[in-house]
Amino acid sequence: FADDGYRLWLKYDRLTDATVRSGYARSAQFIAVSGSSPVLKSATNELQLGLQGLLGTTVPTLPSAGTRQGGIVLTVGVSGADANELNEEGYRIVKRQGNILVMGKTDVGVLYGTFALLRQLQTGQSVDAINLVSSPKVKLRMLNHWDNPNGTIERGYAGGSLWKWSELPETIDPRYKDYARANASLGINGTVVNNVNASARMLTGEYLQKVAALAGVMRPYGIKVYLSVYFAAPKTLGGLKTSDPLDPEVRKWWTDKTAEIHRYIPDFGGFLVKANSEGEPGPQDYGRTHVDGANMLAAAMKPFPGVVIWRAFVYKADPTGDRFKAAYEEFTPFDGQFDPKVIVQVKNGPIDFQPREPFSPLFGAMPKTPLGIEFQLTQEYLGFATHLVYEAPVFKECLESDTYAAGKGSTVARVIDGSLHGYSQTLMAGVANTGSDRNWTGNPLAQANWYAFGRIAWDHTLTSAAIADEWVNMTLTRQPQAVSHVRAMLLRSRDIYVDYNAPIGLSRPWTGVHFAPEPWQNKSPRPDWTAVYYHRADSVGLGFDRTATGSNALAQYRPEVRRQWENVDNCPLPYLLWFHHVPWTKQLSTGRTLWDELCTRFYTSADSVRWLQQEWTLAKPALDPVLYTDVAGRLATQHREAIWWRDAWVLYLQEFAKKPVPKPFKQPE
Ligand code: GCW
Repeated sequence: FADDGYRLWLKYDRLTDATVRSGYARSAQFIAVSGSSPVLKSATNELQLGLQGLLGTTVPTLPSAGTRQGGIVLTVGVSGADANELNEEGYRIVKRQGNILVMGKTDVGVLYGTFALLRQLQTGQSVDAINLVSSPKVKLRMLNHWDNPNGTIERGYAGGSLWKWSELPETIDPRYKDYARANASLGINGTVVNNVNASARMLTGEYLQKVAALAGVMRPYGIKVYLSVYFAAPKTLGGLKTSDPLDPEVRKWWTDKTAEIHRYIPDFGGFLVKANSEGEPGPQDYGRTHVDGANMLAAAMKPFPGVVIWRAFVYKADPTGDRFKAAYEEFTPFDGQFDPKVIVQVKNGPIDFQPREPFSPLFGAMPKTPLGIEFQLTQEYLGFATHLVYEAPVFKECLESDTYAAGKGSTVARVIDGSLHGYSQTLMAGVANTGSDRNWTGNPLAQANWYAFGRIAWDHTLTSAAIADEWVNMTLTRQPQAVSHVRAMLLRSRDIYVDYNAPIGLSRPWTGVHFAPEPWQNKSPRPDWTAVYYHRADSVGLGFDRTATGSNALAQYRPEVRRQWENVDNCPLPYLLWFHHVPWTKQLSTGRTLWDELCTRFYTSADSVRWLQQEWTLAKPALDPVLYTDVAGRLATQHREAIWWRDAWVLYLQEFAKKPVPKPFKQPE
């Protein structure tokens, strides 16, 4: 059978170098594991599976190492210096008394350590003097699935939902376990199984049984299951007259429902809520606030360890307003009023998941409210499963942004990991890009985005390049030249995409399904769902003035941040049109006028897709032929579509700029 990408980065193909293999084999003669919890069993099974594949030998398991040496010992419980270095989910791997010890305070720490050890072997690192210590920096590391009960996925580009609701709970697709393994290998410890545009149906007994069956598969991998909830469920499901969060009957309904959920799923993770956003019901329907809504659910959750994750993705259909400012305006007044069980989940960008946005001004602006971050792995605005966009740089760019909330060095990462404001609840969420396609993500290279998200949620200090290297080595090839070609492709892919799609801080040139260029789009049921609302092209210039002469959204940032962006003469180009309406003839720092700079970006980036194709061809000899061909096809499509994007933008903007396309580029026809 062709290697179709199903095994992700957990391929465990036989290591080709016999010396390396025998070296590893000497250190992996047995697996000693004391204890038999389901999580430890997952760790042992994975290690056996991995070693069987990598080394080609069946490694026996023993209840204890005794006096034996040359094996791998999985140990729950650490003491002394080892203990100080680890948090509850951390691990330490060390060579001690002739064995490789994988230690954790908890069995899940050992599971993560086991995957880390396998990663060392998969990427060809020496284990002779292995000494690794790692603890996750963020507590809740989760995927958000926008999967609907009817099997479709909102903004999903890799087939239908993984969850076969009609077969559950009796039939358990073996794939659920592989999903859990893949997530656990990255340290992901939560999954929200249904869409934030939630169906109340998920809360019926019928569906809770199905969700409980999924939870049963996830549990041995340290993964908790969460549900998105429909705020009006007391009315639609419970038959009440209202869903007002201050109504005693409504409160009782949620209390009873939450208790019922726990009868099915005792370790239920919690609720995720999209309320009063894009037409979803919420507390404001009853004159109540986000705090009233979130705290009501938190009260229902009180007897249980679960959390309430309340999304801050809100904006109003206001043609004269600035959507950029909405979440900050609606949420900052509530800082300090949320129940301690509540985490407010904020998208990385103030508008949405655009190809490049400045960080949301909410980060750093709510010191008394745990803020989680939401990234989007599924490429809603990044060319679906066709265009290559490696997203680690998207996540890193946001996390490394300095909010200056408590002076220099107050990065978004430090807001999210709790170290800046002392949040005890911390959360990083990624909107999943998985689906029923055999290779999980449609474009096999998009697996790297799932991988990168999980690794960064665990440790946001890892670099995009290091993560790319790991993923390529584990998933595609270990041939050094091929690795460097693919790494180069991944690392440049996002900038290439941005430059033909939304260069220099342009945003949202699409409507509808968010794929085709429609910068001319000015008709929609909502003024803020047109393209012209965002880019503001006119005869003078282009871009959204968010300085004091415009919407003044910049005032939502600290002065240090504001100063970086508020002056049109030195605002960094990636953010220029986010904050300024710039004349077509304005000279930029590159020496070109705005118009010429835009054209240069559109043309060179469309050309750069050719470069991506060439790099891929250079890696070909070291790649699986089926996977090679699949990606080559997608890159060819990307090239055609990059030209389509370029031409659409250039022809549209030219109507305003009234300038020729500069040499040496050719005018589109
Ligand atoms: O970007 C928008 C998407 C919607 C999505 C919404 C959200 C789930 O187009 O499909 O709804 O964001 O994040 O709530």
